Amino acid sequence: MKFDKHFRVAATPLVLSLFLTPITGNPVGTKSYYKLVDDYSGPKFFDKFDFFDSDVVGRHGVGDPTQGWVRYLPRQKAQELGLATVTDNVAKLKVNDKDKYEFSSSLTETNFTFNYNHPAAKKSFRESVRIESKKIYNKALVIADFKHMPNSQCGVWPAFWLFGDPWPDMGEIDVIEGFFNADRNGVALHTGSECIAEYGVMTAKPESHNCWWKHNYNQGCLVKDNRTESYGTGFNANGGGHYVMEWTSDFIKVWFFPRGSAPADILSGTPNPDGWPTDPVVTYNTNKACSIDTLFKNLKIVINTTFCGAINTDGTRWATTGCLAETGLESCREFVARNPEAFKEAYWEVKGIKVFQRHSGTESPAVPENPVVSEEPSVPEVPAVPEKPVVDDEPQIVVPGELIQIPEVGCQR
Ligand SMILES: *[C@@H]1O[C@H](CO)[C@@H](O)[C@H](O)[C@H]1NC(C)=O
Ligand SMILES: *[C@@H]1O[C@H](CO)[C@@H](O)[C@H](O)[C@H]1NC(C)=O
Ligand SMILES: *[C@H]1O[C@H](CO)[C@@H](O)[C@H](O)[C@H]1NC(C)=O
Repeated sequence: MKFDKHFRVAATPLVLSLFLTPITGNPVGTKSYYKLVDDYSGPKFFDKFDFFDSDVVGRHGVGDPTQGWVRYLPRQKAQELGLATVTDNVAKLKVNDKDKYEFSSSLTETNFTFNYNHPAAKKSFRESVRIESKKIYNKALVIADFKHMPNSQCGVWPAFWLFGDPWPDMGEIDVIEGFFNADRNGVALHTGSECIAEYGVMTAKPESHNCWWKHNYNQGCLVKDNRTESYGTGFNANGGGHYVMEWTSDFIKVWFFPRGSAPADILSGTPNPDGWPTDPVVTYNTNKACSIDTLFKNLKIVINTTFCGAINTDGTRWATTGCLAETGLESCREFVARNPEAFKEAYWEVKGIKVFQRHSGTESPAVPENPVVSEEPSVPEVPAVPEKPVVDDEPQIVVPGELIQIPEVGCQR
């Protein structure tokens, strides 16, 4: 099966009433607060994650479940190559930006779908890392502080997301995602069965409403942030920021606070989203036909950077995003294989990811186990957002899994 067409989502006109749904925080009359349960930060950052290893034909049966032109390295190899490091309490996840790989136009990702150890595959795929939290969660407030993420650039497809095994039955929440030269973030849900998103109070624009992976080639229910600081090059120029995902039985919400704008209680480690003055980027409310408790379970936290892949199987997006013109190359794979220096900025820098869960009772002076590293002054590393010509804002963005080929055997992520 191939997904070679260029799919476009007919954006359904927004129904105003979608925005009138009241949102509730704590269950009425119940006192509770968010207590820190896991802190992914500091020198031991990587100990709490599994490294997805493309050479191990494991539960996915493939080296990259999204068919990227990538080889995910196990921890030891990744560390030997300097692709997974911690410096001054900042964890860095890089891609190989030194080596040239072989490229043959007769080879595509699908040639290796079930044979990652093929000698040609060994020489062809750019190395990267994909980490998955060892712990799984059911309902949580996840606050991730990123200093840097892969730039908006041709060939790269990064994501910060959560999913449960088996996919898609346990659901998927994409918190940060974009591909190639995207300049805004896309947030999406993917569900194992029918689910029409009931959007609540939010600042982003919905691009699609059906979260069911079988609908529209797994596009998911997708919204797009309207700020260039939310993704890639613009995000990095502003020094990154905090991404927050709150998951309760009633809703899933995502906020993005560009560097310098996070609420004080995030910085002090005692977050109370109900008190934040800022509307979330998106609110997905639970409803009878789309029950959050039924559709999302046992999620782990994932960060990965892949190349080309399922978003671009036939090369259409390579052309429509301007990458063909920019690189002068017909093929995303060729560009990725042959140009290590292009990927110097394709890295994540994570200051920390904190996971909180609701505890009943009155808030205690929640002292986190590890002292909270205080917020840096908001001095961007890069002086300014580069003035790049505004690329046509494509109505469709890709979400993890969009256009994913799911063979009958049940390839999961
Ligand atoms: C790769 O797959 C394509 C399409 O299935 C096929 O035409 C081609 O011969 C394969 N290349 C190799 C080297 O196996
Ligand atoms: C983004 O959308 C929000 C909500 O509609 C609006 O208040 C804000 O001005 C928009 N920002 C940009 C940069 O367009
Ligand atoms: C990570 O990246 C892509 C893009 O976000 C996502 O769809 C996906 O499932 C992950 N892919 C792999 C294989 O790591």
